[in-house]
Parts: sequence; C-alpha cells; structure tokens
Amino acid sequence: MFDQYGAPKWMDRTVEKQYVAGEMSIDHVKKLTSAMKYVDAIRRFGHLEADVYAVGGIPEKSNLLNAETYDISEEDLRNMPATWLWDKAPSHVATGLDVVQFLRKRYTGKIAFEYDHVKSEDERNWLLEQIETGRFEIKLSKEEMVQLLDRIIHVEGFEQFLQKKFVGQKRFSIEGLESMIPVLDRIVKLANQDQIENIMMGMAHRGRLSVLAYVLGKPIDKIFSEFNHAPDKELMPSEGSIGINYGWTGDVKYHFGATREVKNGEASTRIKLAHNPSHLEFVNPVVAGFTRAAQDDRTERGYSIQDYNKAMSVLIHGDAAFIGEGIVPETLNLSGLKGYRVGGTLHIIANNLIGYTTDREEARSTRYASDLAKGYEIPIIRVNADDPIACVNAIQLAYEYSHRFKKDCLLDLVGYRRYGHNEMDEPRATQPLMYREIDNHPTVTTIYGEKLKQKNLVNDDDINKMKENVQTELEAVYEGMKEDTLAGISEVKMPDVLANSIDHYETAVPIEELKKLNDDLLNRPEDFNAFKRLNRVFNRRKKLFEEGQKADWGEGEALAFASILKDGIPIRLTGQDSERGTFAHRHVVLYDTETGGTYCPMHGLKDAKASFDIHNSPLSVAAVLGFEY
Ligand SMILES: Cc1ncc(C[n+]2csc(CCOP(=O)(O)OP(=O)(O)O)c2C)c(N)n1
Repeated sequence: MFDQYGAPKWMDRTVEKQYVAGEMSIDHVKKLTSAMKYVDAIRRFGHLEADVYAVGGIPEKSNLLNAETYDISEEDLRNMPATWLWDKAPSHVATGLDVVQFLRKRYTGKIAFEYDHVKSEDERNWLLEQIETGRFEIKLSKEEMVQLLDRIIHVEGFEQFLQKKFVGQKRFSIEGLESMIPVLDRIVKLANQDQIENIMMGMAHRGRLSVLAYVLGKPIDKIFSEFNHAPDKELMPSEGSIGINYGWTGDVKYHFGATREVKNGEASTRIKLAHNPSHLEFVNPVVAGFTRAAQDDRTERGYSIQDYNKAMSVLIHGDAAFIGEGIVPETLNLSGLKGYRVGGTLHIIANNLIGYTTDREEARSTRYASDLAKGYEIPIIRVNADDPIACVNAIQLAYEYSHRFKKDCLLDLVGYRRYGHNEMDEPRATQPLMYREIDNHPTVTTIYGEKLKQKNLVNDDDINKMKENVQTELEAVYEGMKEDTLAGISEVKMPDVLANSIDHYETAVPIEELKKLNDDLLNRPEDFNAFKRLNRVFNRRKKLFEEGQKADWGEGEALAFASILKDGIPIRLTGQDSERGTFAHRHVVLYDTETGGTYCPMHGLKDAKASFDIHNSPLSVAAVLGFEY
C-alpha cells in the first residue's frame, strides 16, 4: 500500500515548498481559506448537530457544517498539513482532514458549546483551549463511575418510591433529568475544595424533592411526612400555592428551602436552597441578593467590602420559564453591575423540552431555551442528560470558567419529562408523539448501567442489588416513621414589626448630635473640585438648619442616614438614579468637576460605624426589589 500510494502529500511538504518558492497557485490559496472557514464553522456551529437530545429527534444536518458549502473536498483536506489550519493540533492530528474529524467530534458530541458571542479574547482563548484539549474533563476512576451509577439509581428509586407510596400526589419528578443530582454534587465538591463558604441556590418545582433529599440532605422521613399531610392530595391538577400551611405564610412542600453544611477537611461550605414562591423565576434576584449579602462586609464606614469567596450562587431554571419570564433578563442584567455583581452565577436549565403542555415551537422565538444568555455574553454548555459523565464534565467546565473569570456560565441540561407536568397530568393527551418516544426510552440508569456493563465494571446482579438496596432503605425509613407528625417543621411567626405598628419604635435623635453629623457631612477632601451650584444648595441648607433648626427633605434624609450609620447599622440604597435622587433632592454622591471622580459625604462621617452603599440601579422594578429583599 505504501509503495502503491507513496507518502501523503503533506509529508513531502510540497505545498509548503511551493509556497516558499512563490509557486503557490491561487487555487491553493482558495483551498486553504475554504478549509479555514470550514474549521471555523465547526467551532461556531458544531452545536447545531451535537448529540444532546435524549429524545425529541436528532437535529437536522446544517449546511453550515457541510464541507461542500465551503467548496472543499476530503481530498483537499487530506493534502493539507494540520498545522496550517490549527497551530495547536495534537501530534496525532496530521492532516487537514484529521483536524476536521477531530474538531467535529469535540463540538458535536454529547456536549455542545456556544461561546462565539463571548467577546473577551482572553475568555475565548481559554474556552477554546479547554474544549479542544479536553483538559476540563474529569478522569473518573472505576469506583467513581460505579458510585455515579449508584447515585442516579438512588434518585430514580426515590422518585419511584414516592410514586408507589403516595399515589396521585404531585412531586414534579426529576425523572428524565436525574443527572442534575451528580451535577449539583460536583458543584458542591468544587466549591468546598475552593473554600467557598456558602452556596446559595434557587430552583422551582422540577426535581426539587430529589434535590432536597440528596443535595440538601433533608431527612427523607420528613419529606414522607409532608406528603402525608398534604391536603391537596386529590385536588389541584397544577402547581399552586394551596397546600399545607405552616404559620401565616402558607406554602407547599415543594416550595420549602433548606440548608446543609458540608465539610471536607478544614473547609466548611453551607448550602442554602431558598424557599421558592410559586411565581417562576422570581427567586433569581433573591438568590443573587443572598449571595451579595453573604459577600459584603458592612462593618466599616465607606462602601462595603466584597469577598467572592464568601459565597457563590447557583440557579436552576425551567426551559419555558427561562426564555419566557421577564424577571430572567432583568436579573441577568444585574450580573455585571458593581452594585449587584456576585462574581458569577452558575445557571442550569433543567430542560425537559416542554413547559407544562407547551412545546418548544410555541414557547420561544429562539432556537434554544438558553439563547437569552447570549446577549449577556454568558458561555453556554449544552449536555445530554442521558450521559451522566458528560454532565459532570460539562459542569466542571462551567464551574471553572465562572470561578476563573468571576462571571456567569450556563449549563443547558437537556433531558425529558417522564410524566406529565405533575404526576396527575396526562401528557399523552397533548404530546402523543413525544410521549410514545419517552415511553419506549430506557431510563438513564439503564443506559449508563449498560455502559458500565460493557466496561465490565458491573453486571446485572450488581445493578439489581443496587436498586433493591434503595427500595429497602426507603422502605425502612417509611416503616420506621413512628408518628405521622410534622415535628421539626417550625411555624413561621409574623415579625413583630408587622404584627405591631412601626410607630412603637423611638427614632428621634438629639439636635446636638444632628449638628455634629451635619458638620461632618459638609466636609470635602482638600483637593475636591465641587460643583458650585450644588454647594450653594448645601450652604443654604446649613444656614436653614443652624439658624432656623429646620431641614428640607434632602437634609432630613441625609441626617437620618447619618444617624443610622452612627448607630452602627449599615445602609444599602439602590434604585434608579439613587445617587442624585430622581427629583434631585439627594446628591449623596458628588462628582469632581475637574476629574469626574466621586466623593460620598456619608463616607466622610467620622462617627459612622457601618458601611453606606449606594448604587444607581438599572431600569428594573422586580429584579432590583427581589435583590434587595
Ligand atoms: C410566573 C408563573 N407563571 C405561570 C406559572 C404556572 N406554571 C407552573 S410550572 C409551569 C410550566 C413551567 O415550564 P418549565 O419552565 O419548562 O419547567 P418544567 O415544569 O417543565 O420543569 C407553569 C406555566 C407559575 N408558577 N409562575
């Protein structure tokens, strides 16, 4: 064969020699530019043909990924040295054809990548390098692969047990997206390794009980007991807020939050899942606010001091809700702003291809549920939920990006929904074809179990034993529940200030104290170039206050802030045009007329014992309110 065909052309460097000798034809140049365009297209559009759909059809072939579109043949590619197209090609990638085949594998596999919308060169290079070298991928040991199987068998077994024991009750099963649990496990592990003190999480109903049981470690008997007490057993075909009421707020079992402490060696990480309102996605700004609150040290005067290592945030979204609800872009818009940023949120779309009974085609004008994130330059990693190893790898990359660049990253976890929106709904009435496919689709434990069987890591007996063990464990918990009580679920009491009137609180401040605070508020740094017209306003106020013991609205507010800071209570004030005040009464951040630099008189208060944060917010109502809440 070698004699017959000789060495490949690229090896004798004919093309290179021709180039050096100035003999390169225009045809050569055309072929090279075509090949480069094709390679570029694979990087940019590989996601269009990626193998990320467990059900719901194989994506159509795209012309953008067709060599013919670029007028280049296999033969042409074979005759091209790899390094002409890809200077970092690994040594086994020799020809242009090898490059194409290698990159196709990388970009159209079980994980898809979209990062062409990211404009930072540094970030693009980093992502490209990670993706193409596969450096982010975790090398799971044999034991870890089996543990992963055991983990998803637990999740599946838990959901099946609930189905069996609490017939006709809603649980918003995770089935079809079981890999979400190992994904969250990985985040917890990485955050703990990085000594991040808090993981603040928000999510809606889908898979929440499994997350509570397996990620938050909520005692399973408690979950069972909440099922026993649900008065909505027979009623309520949809998600709603009628249900068991604890105290005055009233809520249902799949809205409860929880906290857990995980410890590994020295470092301890607290996971906090926020309570969820029925209103989808409204938890997003609340979780961002939790995270910022945990990061901000507010014990000294000036702006508070932020430490990203104190907390990170994780948000799990529904595919229909993420693209549909306006609160989502409102919250994403906060992510890069000084007053609101939290050093990167990990977003996971729990993508089951359907929202209640609404298909993709009806739910959005975009191709993907994640497309909104592109406008915020958030890298998108899409993964097939039927491949738990790919899922864990995908979140590893998302975490590393987010941690490194202190920016948001999104994992589009694509699976399906084995039942209806809830377990009382009949999805075959509205999605007959999809559910015919789902009914015939093996569960992830079966698919992954088969994979491990092929690797000789487990056999059928092992898998059956794992499954039986889960049912036995759960049965023991169920049988061991002594009484059907709700012990341990504390009633939420109405806060005093709401129960009684705020008028009971004494807030007056002695006039001498106010005078001193006022003097301090009028101090400026020596080299500060004040705006004269504003100075006149401040001087008029001073006169009015000292001579007439009167204060206008702006003066009154400034003195109120100052006295609160003196009491050691930090203040955070945000909203549209907060610094100046919409009607120009405040001016609590002053601009140097020569340098444009700023000075906040509240930061010059010698007696202040706490931080004063003030930020102009974007033009948002709900997200800003949620964040501050
Ligand atoms: C703001 C708001 N609108 C409507 C609803 C009612 N509702 C609850 S779940 C749901 C479908 C959500 O679909 P998706 O986001 O894809 O999540 P999935 O249930 O499929 O996991 C709807 C319309 C709600 N709870 N909140």
